[in-house]
Amino acid sequence: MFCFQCQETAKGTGCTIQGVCGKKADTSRWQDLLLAVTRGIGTIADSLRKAGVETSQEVGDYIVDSLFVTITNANFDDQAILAKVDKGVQLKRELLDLAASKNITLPDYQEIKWGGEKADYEAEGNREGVLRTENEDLRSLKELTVLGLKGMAAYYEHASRLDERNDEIIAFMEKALGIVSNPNADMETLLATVMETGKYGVDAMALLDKANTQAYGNPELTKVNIGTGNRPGILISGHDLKDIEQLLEQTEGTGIDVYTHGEMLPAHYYPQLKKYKHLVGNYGNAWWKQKEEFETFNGPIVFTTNCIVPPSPKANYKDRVFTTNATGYPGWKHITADVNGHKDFSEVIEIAKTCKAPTAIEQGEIIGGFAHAQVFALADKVVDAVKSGAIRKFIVMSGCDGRMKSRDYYRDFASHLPKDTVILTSGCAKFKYNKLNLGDINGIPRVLDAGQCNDSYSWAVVAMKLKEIFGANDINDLPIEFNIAWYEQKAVIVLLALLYLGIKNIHIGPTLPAFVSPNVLKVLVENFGLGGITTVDEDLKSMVG
Ligand code: SF4
Ligand code: SF3
Repeated sequence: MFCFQCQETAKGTGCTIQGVCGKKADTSRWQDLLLAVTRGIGTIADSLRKAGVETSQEVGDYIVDSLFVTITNANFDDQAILAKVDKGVQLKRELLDLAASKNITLPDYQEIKWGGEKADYEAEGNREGVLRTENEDLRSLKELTVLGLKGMAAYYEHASRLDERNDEIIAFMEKALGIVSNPNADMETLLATVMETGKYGVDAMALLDKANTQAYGNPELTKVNIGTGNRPGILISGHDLKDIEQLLEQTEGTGIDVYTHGEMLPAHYYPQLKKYKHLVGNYGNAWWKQKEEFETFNGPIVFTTNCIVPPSPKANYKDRVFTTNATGYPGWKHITADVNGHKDFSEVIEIAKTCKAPTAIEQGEIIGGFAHAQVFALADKVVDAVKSGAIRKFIVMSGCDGRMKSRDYYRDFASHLPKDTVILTSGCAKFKYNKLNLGDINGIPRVLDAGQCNDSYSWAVVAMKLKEIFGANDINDLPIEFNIAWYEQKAVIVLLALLYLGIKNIHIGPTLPAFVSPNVLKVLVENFGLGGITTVDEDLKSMVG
C-alpha cells in the first residue's frame, strides 16, 4: 500500500505497511481500485458532456460517494468498498455503451481500457495506486486535486441530502477526474486544475451553507451543555445534519436523549435542531479521543461521516456502533436511506433503551454559533471594537484536531494570544481551546466558533464583509491571520478554497502535507506565501507582533 493523504501519515512521507489510522493494506488497495473506477467514470462522463450527451444523476452521486468513502477514517469495510467497485464497473459499462452508441471517441487511458474483470481486481488495485504517477511533482498536483475533490465530495454529499445540488460542481469533478487520469497531463494544466478545485470548493461550501441554513435556520449564539442527563442517550458523530434531524424526530418522546460528538457539535447552533429538548449536549471531544470517551458514554453511537477510530478488540461499545452514508466498519451495522431519503433508527433506539445513562466526563458549557449571519448581527460591535483598538487582530484557527503531541502547539498558541485578539474557528480543531475560558472583548467571546469545517466558508464571507466595511483594497490588508490545523482531506479543500479567494500567508500545521512535493511547495510559497508553523513564541511574534 501507499497512502500519504493525511497529516498523520507514517514518518511524514507515507503509510506503506498499514495506516497510522488503522487502514489495512487490503482496504487501501480496494480504495485505490474504487478511485480508479471512479476516475474512469468521471473521464467518460466528461467526454459525454463535451459531446452534449447528458448522463443521469446516478453518475454524479456515484462519483461523490466513492470519493467520500476514501477520505481518511471514513470507511474500513472491505466488503462495502468492493460492492461499490462492482457497482462502478457496471455503471462504467453502461457509460461505455452510451458513448459507443453516439460514436464518441474516448481517451485511451488505463482507467477507460480496464475491463473490470473480478479476477483482475487485485492487480488493478495494485497498479492504480498513488505511485502510478512516477514524477513526484505531477503526482503531487494530481493528488492535491484528488484530495481536494474528496473534501468537495463530502460537502456536496451533505448538501445533496438536503436536496441542494449543483451540476456545475459535478461537471468540474468529472473534468478534473479526466485530467488526473491522463498519464501525459502537464504541470501547467495540473496546476490550473488545482486552482480550479479551490474555486469549486468555495461553491460546494456555499451550496452546503445554503442547504443547512435553509433547512435549519441560521446558526445563532448558543451555549451547549457538556455534562450529561440521567436518561439513556444516543451519541451521534460526524457532519450530516439531515441524519441528526431524523434521529431527533424519531427519538422524541421515547425517553432517550441525543448527544452530539465531535463535528456534530454545531448542530446545537441551528434553530430547527436546537428546538428539540432532548438534544441535551455535546459529549467528549475531537474524534481521536473516541476510544476512551465511547467507553463511558454507555449508549449506542451513530457515525454519519468520518472520523472513525478502529475500536480495540475489548472495547465495551463495539457492538452498539452504527454507520451510515459513506462510512463503514466491518461488523458494525450500516443504516441506509430509503428512496425518499428516510432512515430508520429504530434499532439504535431499542438498544439505547437498554443502556445506562452516560457517565459525565465534563461539566459546564461551551459557546458557539458564530456563523456569518450571527457575526453580521454583531457587526457594529465588532467594527467598533476594531476601530477603538479593543480588537487588534483576528486569527483564523479553523481546521482539524488529531492525536499527535505536536498539536499541543494549537492549545498553547490559543492560550498565549494577547487578550486583544479574537480566534475565529470551525472544524474539530477547536477542541484544543474551546474549553479554556479565554474570556471576551466587550461582550464578544475571544473564541468565535462558526461550526463545522465546511463553515470555514463563513470566515471567508466575514472577511469579504470586513474588507467592504473597512474599504480595504485587498483582503490581505485586514487584521486577520490564518493559522490552520489540518488533518484530513476536507482541510485540503478548505485550504484550496482560501487560496482561490486570494488569501495569502496562510500557515498550515502541525506539519506540511507529504503530498506537496518540494517544487510544488515552492510554487505555493512564491505565489501565496503559504508556510508552516515554528514555535508558539516565534509564531506569536510574527503573526501578532
Ligand atoms: Fe496513513 Fe493517513 Fe492514509 Fe491512514 S489516511 S493510511 S494514516 S496517510
Ligand atoms: Fe475533524 Fe475528522 Fe477534520 Fe470536519 S472530524 S474536521 S478531522
